[in-house]
Amino acid sequence: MMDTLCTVTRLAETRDSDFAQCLVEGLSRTPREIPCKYFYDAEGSRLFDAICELPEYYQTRTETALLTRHADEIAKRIGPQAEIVEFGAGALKKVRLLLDAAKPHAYTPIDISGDYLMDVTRTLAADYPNLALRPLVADFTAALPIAALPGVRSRAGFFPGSTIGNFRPDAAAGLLRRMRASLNGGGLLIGVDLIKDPARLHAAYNDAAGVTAAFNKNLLARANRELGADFDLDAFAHYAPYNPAAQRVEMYLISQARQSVTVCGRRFDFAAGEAVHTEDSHKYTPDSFADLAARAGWRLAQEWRDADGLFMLAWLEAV
Ligand code: AVI
Repeated sequence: MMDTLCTVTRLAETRDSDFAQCLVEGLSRTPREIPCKYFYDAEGSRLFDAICELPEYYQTRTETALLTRHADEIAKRIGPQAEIVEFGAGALKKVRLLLDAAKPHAYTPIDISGDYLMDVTRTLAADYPNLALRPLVADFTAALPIAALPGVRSRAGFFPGSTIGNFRPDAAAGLLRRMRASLNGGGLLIGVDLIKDPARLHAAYNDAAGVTAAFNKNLLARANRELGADFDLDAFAHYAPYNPAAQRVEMYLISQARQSVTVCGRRFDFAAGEAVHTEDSHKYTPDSFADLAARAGWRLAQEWRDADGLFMLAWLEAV
């Protein structure tokens, strides 16, 4: 089935050396930082899946409920004979709701983890035998030339999970601009986490079971596993406050003592209380998100929110 319906394109794949270089560079900076894209090795992806099941992490179940409840309206926006292009596709779970409702001609999942993408695409192909599948192994943040496919009338981008929040506003606008170019005049369905009671946000990133703390510390565990670093995981604490002025949750690892760590043969000295910045998760109002989208040449044409106003699914159209 994969042979006839599926063409694989490989534009980029993750290399171990990227993590080593970014880690050494990030730890050498003041303040220190590690890019959040390195959370997602196999263990980090497992921990993130566990986060999505947590009672405190409302984002995943709220977005899934919105996709389920409004599938028919969303399908109308997508239109007939469409190609759905998913940016950072992961496990290909949520898209099934769109495939069932919109019955597109083609689906192009984009992900940087080539082996994983091929595994999950194979499973999807078995369940959707009439769908033209075009997995694209690439960094979805890059400018992506996606070749036109015969039989496709329009493109619909899909970027769920509020991943847009993990980009600073200027970078987010740049990313939305590149997506607009890749989609070639089509629409974009995007999940956006909304500004809300800071206590609710705080709980979502500081869960009682400590899964988010383990997810954060996995960056250090990954450095130990892959690069032979000697981080003592107990000597760093997870810290994730909501910064209301910047409208984002900020995630850090805080050194609990004065200590030295060796990474790739380089020694890094940490003062007690020193922070390593690991993630930002920006939150929006419908208006502030519409402003961001407008900077990238998009118009917020329709949006769906849950009754508590926690999360928004937005349909953007190219202007
Ligand atoms: C993937 N991203 C949208 C998640 C978020 O909420 O910013 C990552 C995450 N970090 C901690 N918990 C979840």
